[in-house]
Amino acid sequence: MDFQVPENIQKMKDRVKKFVEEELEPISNQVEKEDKIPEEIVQKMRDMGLFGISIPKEYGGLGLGTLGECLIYEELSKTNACFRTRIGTNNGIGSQGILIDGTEEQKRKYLPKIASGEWTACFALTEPEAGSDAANIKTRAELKGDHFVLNGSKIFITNGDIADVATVFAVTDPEKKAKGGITAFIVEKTYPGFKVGKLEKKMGLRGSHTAELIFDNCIVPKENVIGGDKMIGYGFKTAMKVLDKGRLTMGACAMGTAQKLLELSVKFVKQRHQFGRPIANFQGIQFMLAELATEIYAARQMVYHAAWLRDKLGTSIIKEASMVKLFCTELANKAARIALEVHGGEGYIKGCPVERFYRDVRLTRIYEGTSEIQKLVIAREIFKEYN
Ligand code: COS
Repeated sequence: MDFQVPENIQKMKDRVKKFVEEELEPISNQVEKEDKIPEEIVQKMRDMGLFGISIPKEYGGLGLGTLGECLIYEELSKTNACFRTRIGTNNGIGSQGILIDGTEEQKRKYLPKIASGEWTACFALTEPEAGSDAANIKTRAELKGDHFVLNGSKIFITNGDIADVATVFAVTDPEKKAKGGITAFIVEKTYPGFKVGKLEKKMGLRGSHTAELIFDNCIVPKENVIGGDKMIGYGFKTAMKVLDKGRLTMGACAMGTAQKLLELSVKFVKQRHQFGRPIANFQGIQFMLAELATEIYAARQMVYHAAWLRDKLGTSIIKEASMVKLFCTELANKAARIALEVHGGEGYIKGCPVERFYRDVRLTRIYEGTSEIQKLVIAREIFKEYN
């Protein structure tokens, strides 16, 4: 076993740590208030190559692999979650369908624009009646000559309002559904019939927008089926493969946030005095933080190991990705609860990072598959494994 982080990844991680501390954290509350990331910060992210961390170099990315992406997300998640989310869809769910199952032509056409951040990409799967039951999508795609016509709508699409290109899942055979009847399409925002619907007002994650996408007789060229003709009907598998990676990297984000919450808590309890001494002197406080630090240590090993496995084995980390997401996102929520507990009244006041993290981490247990969905996937995998 080699626990050494490759030098190129470590360098980038250190650079991102500095960027977070010097440029992102100082504007965290401003972004929260304005619900918008300043354009100059987005440009700096582009200049650093943050929109294509694990996209291979041949397609314009940094080529740092899943491990690189996880380590960078770990740092980037120690500040307002919207910054990571801004680059998240390009690195993850918005590009991975093309990268994993796309044709060479599709990769060459779209990935460089996505990796450079020139274009924003998003992933459109969820619908009003298809959240956890993703196979129940109703958006329809019908072949008419040399193009498909898409009709339907998607909800809760991260970066949907600013996306230039979307990976859209639609039903091409209603009889077969997930088993040969769902197809993945690359849809550009300029295609006729593509519209952005309403923007959601959320509990947290301000600075990152969540939109409805509407397809009203939307014309999509036949060559934009991800993977080409042979992949018509196999889009559900593409979606699942994309989500496997998404779940792993989401775990990395949650783990980074948990670490930040631990650090904030330790600093706070050392300087906060009650009953004539720092509250850090009380065992009740010490035990909570010691337990949290131990679980973060375990979480970090899981993330790094699963990332290493994916880089080495390709995409077959279904079970591990769900385990990482389940463990790390539950842990981040526990960390937020403990941080709020030790900060007392101060942690409940707007402007305190703990208050923001408390709301933002709740989403990590929902998107890219709820904790219950992760348990279902893990159970299915272990039942297959141990006959
Ligand atoms: N990789 C590759 N193929 C996969 C796969 C994976 N990780 N998971 C499932 N598949 C394949 C199955 O093997 C099956 O193919 P075959 O018919 O050839 O056997 C097909 O996809 C259908 O799978 P399954 O029968 O398991 O589908 P279900 O309807 O039972 O759904 C769950 C599976 C619940 C796991 C899926 O709907 C899911 O992940 N839901 C949550 C969606 C989600 O995370 N949404 C977040 C919003 S998007 S950010």
